[in-house]
Amino acid sequence: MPTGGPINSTATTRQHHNLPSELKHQRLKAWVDEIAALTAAADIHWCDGSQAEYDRLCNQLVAVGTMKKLNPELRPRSFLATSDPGDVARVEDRTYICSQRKEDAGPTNNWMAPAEMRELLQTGRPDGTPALFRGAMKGRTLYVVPFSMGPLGSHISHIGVELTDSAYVVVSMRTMTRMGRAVIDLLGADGEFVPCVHSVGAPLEAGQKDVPWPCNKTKYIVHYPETREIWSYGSGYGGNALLGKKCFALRIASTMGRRAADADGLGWLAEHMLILGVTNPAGRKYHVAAAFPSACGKTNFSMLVPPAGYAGWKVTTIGDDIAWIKPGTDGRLYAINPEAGYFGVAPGTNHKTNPNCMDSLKSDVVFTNVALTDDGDVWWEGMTDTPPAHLIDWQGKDWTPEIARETGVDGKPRPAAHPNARFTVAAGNNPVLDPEWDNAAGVAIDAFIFGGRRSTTVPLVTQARTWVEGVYMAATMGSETTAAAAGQQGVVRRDPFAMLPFAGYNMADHFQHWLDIGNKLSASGAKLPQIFCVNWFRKGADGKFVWPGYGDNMRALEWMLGRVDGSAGGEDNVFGVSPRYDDLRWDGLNFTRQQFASVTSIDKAAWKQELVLHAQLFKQLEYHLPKELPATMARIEERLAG
Ligand code: SAT
Ligand code: MN
Repeated sequence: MPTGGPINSTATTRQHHNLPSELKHQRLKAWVDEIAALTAAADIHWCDGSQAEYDRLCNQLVAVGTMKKLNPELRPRSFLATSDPGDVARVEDRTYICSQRKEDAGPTNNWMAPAEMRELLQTGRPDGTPALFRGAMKGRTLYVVPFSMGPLGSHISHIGVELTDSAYVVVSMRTMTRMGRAVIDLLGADGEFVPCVHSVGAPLEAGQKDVPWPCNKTKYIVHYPETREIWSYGSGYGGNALLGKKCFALRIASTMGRRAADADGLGWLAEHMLILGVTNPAGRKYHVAAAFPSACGKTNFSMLVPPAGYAGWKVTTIGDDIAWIKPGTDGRLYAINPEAGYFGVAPGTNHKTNPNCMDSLKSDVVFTNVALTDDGDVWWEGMTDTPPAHLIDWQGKDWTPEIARETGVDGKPRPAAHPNARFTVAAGNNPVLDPEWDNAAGVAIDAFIFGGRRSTTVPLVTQARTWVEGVYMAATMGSETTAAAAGQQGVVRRDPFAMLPFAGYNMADHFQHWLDIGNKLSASGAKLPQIFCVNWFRKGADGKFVWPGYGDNMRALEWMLGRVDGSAGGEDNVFGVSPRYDDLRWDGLNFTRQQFASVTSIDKAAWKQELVLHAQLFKQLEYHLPKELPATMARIEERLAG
């Protein structure tokens, strides 16, 4: 981990607090000292992950105004954090993959040469511009956050250590990962870890008063895939700052999984997927991993409550956002959830859309950027049909339905909660947590689902006829953008594998990696998972969603499991196999054949247009694009013409 350049160490005056007395890992200690010196942190706190430490940091965050304690009668041991209005979502245009070669980051990632980025962040420019991290933690505590992604000691898990100057990040990491002293013990004297350096980029001069949500207008979210390092500057929010999540568990892990193929011929996969268990009335349990872009309902799907008419069916959550998937010795693909909590979108969540999530949020939650009620609880758009008469909105301003109307934009009332407002809660709070969620061996996957948010064109559910056809579906997936990322919302963009902002290497190489795994496993005689593509979001002429979604997605899920077993019927379309009306079960739902047709129809003209967009993507990813993909496209074109 070169940081380069001379470092003026003030280590003599800098205290290590709570340093593990049994710390054997000299490399870790030296690195912590090096970063503390670079950033001029005031002192160092080694996190042990205890409840007492969590409570102390939460109290401290309340004292400085980052968080408010919610009414303990209504929401025990819970807090509301409100961020700077300029720091509310992932910043994709500030996110970099700094591989040695530009082609290894690929055209869908921002790239800068590692040496140039290190000058910018760590060593300073030849023209004298100082490095962003130099002195960045002045006046602040540097927290050492050791964490395991995945069950401690699992052969699928990996360890990281995040150095951060944000106490909010520390308490969030304790919920989102297995964090604390046990990880230091596991590292021993020389264990491998991914070094993650994070600063909000808001040094404090002596006597300077802190702000509730320190951050910096300049932001850099940086990954060095070859040396497996993460450096994040300027933001304290979500995936920008909780570095175990998107930065490690997706961007760095995806490169690790692919590199591993050089060693064992197969490698593994780090995917933006929920993992769920589904048990049918006969007691047969299936495991499904499903990829959707951010804020497209992964948490809801992973906690689905089967609708009326599905007595005896049960859905249980293994993970809601990320899956690490490895081939087992039996040739099946085993998945773990590397996380230990949920950082989910609050708006739209309610007792109808996701009752299990609402139950998960009863206590021990940190909410961020939702609204505060007069009795000290939280509210967000969609939580109840009628909003409370008065709220304090996420920016600390008075909010009433009337004020909202008066201050709204484009005829839409001003929301009380930010559209990307989040909850952070431990998996253990989830009433439908799968008993296998913590199983170090993972669960064997029966089906992969890929889904985007598309108001037109893409039908409700389609099964790929082959692995290649499935990889094609995943690779060409499109989705309308959401508030999870800064930028324009509601525009269709290609989001291959729902990994567009999360692939740590060339997307075309990611396609190849999937094809290679499929080829090698099937050559060994293994039965591969079935691959499906879904779209819950088709809209009618009235602009409203036609498919009821949420619990009723069970109907599509049952059909998919039926296809896994070979028991469900369907018919071929231009790009796969889809159910006919009578192939789905409609007990307990009034959904007409006309409505069904409007969510499943394949409009040839729209598909011709869609294929133009696929071709554009393939052109963009031309370097290393597997030839199977344009070949699959050509077959779809033929069928469309026929
Ligand atoms: O902010 S996060 O990246 O963690 C959430 C998301 O975009 O899925
Ligand atoms: Mn996500």
